[in-house]
Amino acid sequence: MKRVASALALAALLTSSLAHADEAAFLSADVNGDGMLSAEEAGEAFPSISADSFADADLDKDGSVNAEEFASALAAGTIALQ
Ligand SMILES: [Ca+2]
Ligand SMILES: [Ca+2]
Repeated sequence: MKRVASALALAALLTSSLAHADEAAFLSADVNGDGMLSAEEAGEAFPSISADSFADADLDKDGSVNAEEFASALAAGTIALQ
């Protein structure tokens, strides 16, 4: 039950910051479903994202890219999905 609730909360958060296609890409890349992309998850899902661009996208430098950072990086062109 808790997992469903957090998935719904995450979906609501993502919908507010990401376009639908980008949201789908983010969700499918987030293999462990914690709402953030680790460098490993990003590298697996998006080979076009280098370690440098991942670090640039990680605005708060916590080592992972959340939905908000992902949306910002896409908008800024820091990362591209292909
Ligand atoms: Ca994750
Ligand atoms: Ca971050």
